[in-house]
Amino acid sequence: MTRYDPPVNANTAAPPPATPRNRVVIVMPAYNAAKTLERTYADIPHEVVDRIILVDDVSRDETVRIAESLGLDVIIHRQNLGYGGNQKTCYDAALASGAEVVVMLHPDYQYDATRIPALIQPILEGEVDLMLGSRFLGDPLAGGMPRWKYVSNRFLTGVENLAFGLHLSEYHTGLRAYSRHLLETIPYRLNSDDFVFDQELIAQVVAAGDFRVGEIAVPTRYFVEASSVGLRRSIVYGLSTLRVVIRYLLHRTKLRRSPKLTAAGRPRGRR
Ligand SMILES: Nc1nc2c(ncn2[C@@H]2O[C@H](COP(=O)(O)OP(=O)(O)O)[C@@H](O)[C@H]2O)c(=O)[nH]1
Ligand SMILES: [Mg+2]
Repeated sequence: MTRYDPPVNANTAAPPPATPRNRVVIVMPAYNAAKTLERTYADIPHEVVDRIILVDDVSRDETVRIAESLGLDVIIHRQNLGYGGNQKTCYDAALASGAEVVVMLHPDYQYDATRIPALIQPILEGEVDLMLGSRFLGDPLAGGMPRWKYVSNRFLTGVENLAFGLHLSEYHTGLRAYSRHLLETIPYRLNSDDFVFDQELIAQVVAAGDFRVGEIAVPTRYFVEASSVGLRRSIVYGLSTLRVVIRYLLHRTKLRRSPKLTAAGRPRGRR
């Protein structure tokens, strides 16, 4: 694999080394992102990105028009498929376009997209298969994260670390990067169409056993448009996350095999 060193300052970067087309693809699962999409796009270090795909989940605002005016590749769902359903389309499209590294970025300007070069470097070097942009390696409260979200996130992260045997600072971030090999191996299509998709994917990664996971600090911002998930949906999400953990433990102890987790590890196409 060709080594790639990201520039120290992405904004004043020299042209990237010659790379095969669509090597690094950003996917944005979008829902009502009109007010934040341009700002998110402006922060993306375009010199290290080959393609940006936005999947619109029947937004009721101008998301699609703005995405098209920015020149993004836009895929439009005919009906709302939810956050997980949206990501399934994102990853299908990224793989179809030949991506070697896929970055998932929320288009709500919450996560500092200028950190993308550091996020993808370990994957480009072949060191890691999943990179998480962690809010908790920095100071999410300073970024405006509500205290109740902070506490529940810490709790869920503690439970997941114990169950998965990892030492991550968080599991719930909206900025991640995946290797092609991981996305081709993990049966993400079997996952929920709701927010818990992200947690199911990590459980699949851990169950597969041979993927390496890393994280870097990513500053975040909290403001109205960046955070639509309120208390009720957060409680559903928290309980769904605990169910994922229990299903993983039952699977690992062979008390109850989970098809979602069993299928992991088999390259797509051989199933
Ligand atoms: N497809 C879909 N995406 C959603 C929905 N609600 C939120 N999102 C997306 O899910 C992501 C996370 O939601 P957000 O409100 O930012 O969550 P928070 O930042 O964790 O409070 C954002 O990129 C939204 O665009 C929905 O009902 N359907
Ligand atoms: Mg958000």
